[in-house]
Amino acid sequence: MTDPEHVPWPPEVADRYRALGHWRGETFGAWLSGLAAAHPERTAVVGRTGPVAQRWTVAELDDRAHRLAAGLHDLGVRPGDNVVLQLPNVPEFLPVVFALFRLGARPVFALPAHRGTELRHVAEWSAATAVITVDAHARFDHGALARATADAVGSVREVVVLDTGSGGTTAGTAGLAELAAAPARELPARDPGEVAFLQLSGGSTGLPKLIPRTHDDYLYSVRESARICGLRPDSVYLAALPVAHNFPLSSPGVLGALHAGAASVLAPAPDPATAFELVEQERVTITGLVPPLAAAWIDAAGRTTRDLSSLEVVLVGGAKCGPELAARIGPALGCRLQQVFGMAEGLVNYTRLDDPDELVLTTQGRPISPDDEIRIVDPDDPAAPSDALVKPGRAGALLTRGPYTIRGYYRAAAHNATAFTADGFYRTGDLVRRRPTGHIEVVGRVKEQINRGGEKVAPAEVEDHLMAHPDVLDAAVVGVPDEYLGERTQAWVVPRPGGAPTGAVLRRFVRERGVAAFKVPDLVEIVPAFPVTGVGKTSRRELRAALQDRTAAGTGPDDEE
Ligand code: OOB
Repeated sequence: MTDPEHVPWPPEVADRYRALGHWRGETFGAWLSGLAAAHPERTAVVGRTGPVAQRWTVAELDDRAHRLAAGLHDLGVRPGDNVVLQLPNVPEFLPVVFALFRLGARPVFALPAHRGTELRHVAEWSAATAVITVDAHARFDHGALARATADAVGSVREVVVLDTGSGGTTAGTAGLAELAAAPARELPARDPGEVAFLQLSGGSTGLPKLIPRTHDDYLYSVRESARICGLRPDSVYLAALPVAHNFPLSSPGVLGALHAGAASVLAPAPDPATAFELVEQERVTITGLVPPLAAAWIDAAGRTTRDLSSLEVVLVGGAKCGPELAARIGPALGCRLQQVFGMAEGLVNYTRLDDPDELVLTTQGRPISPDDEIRIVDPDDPAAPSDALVKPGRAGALLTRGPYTIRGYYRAAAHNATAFTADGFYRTGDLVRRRPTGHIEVVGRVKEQINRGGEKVAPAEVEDHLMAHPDVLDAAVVGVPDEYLGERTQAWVVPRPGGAPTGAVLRRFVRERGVAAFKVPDLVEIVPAFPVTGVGKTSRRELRAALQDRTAAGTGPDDEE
């Protein structure tokens, strides 16, 4: 099924990726059936649905996915439909996504942290026909959020809720368990070149963009990730981070584990107490963490009575893991560190397990594929880039193109014109340097995005929320260095004449507008006016840069509230 909103690879490039064996013409549905036929009795997924412990084999997962596909079809979900999925780390995540893959309906992967603003946006943007969620998780009523999203977005016809007994809203929704009781039946095979799902971008210009990934391209990255991370049938992968994110999903993640015939354990939360118990119980061999979480695990490992000796590999990525932190991970957790620098748009880099320590500690790895094309260009004017290559070894803006990197965001023609070069390279917005070995070191960024410990914040989005407050005349949001998170967010706010907003009031205001908690500014500083440039006009970019300098120079406040 071709989709007019999807920018495909040029036909001759697609042919090349097929000829090279990167794209194998396999769909996720057929892939899972193949795994179930090859080793039906292996454990695929371990986790909890509310208080109920679950342990499903590959055959059981395959069967649940088949039945759920039939149940969702009976509910009216059709090929080509987009379905917003907001599930925490529950075992049902896997059968739900495979059911949608089989139907040719596309999960839109919201994170559990997302709230009304984000859910409405992605549901509207994707013209979603359904929302699938959990009743409640971490004391938040996701069922009510999904219902509110359906009420606000005309295209959403159905809300499906996984009842975990956690007390959230299930009234007016369809039950996931009931749908999974449908008898399995054959559905028409899907085209491996079509969009299988939509990931969300971290965003830099505003609300998240939708990232269309095909069966062919994603399965290639999954197979190679499993190999590069050394997954074996007896490996046990712990999904500590939210599993809908690209990192725990496929780097190598639960899909890489499935590919290798290994089990995945879904942690309901990533904190050391929860995770260490699971490591001990399930003899976890491999997991993936963002840097602040790695630091928290290191601290806790010094005090724990849990047996962590099964851990072999810990991947760290999502944000820069500096050499000091990197050097502590292996000794503290008794494992090999593997750095990963990836993006939902495609390109993923890993340090290799047999790389010398120096590269593992000081670089973010090299690309998965020999056919990942890397260009490092002059980071001159981001608004009018020359894309001139920098000298080898010099830092520059990273552009990339390859067999699993998208050629365009979904339904975003205007944005695509600047986010991609004319010849199809994605402008990652990352500032990098490359070693002669091909390893990449991330040294900064050119995009207007704050990386708050791996969680991505678009300054413009937060500024818009602040400016909705009646006492706010203007607002600018910047990232400031933070020892633990790498970066935290600071908002500078100019009040309206007569208005006297406080930081606490504005932070609550942003939260109550229904946004992910990680987007609420960590610090709010009220100032009478913003600096202006010589001509008296200030671009957002210049203003943010000036405020960032001011904070760095220590002329800004150290603390607030
Ligand atoms: C991962 O994916 P996203 O889409 O949430 O964020 C991508 C961005 C990159 O462009 C880069 O700015 C930053 O996150 N990033 C890193 C990094 N890994 C990601 N910056 C510095 N060092 C790293 N190691 O974050 C993601 C996707 C797949 C695997 C791992 C991470």
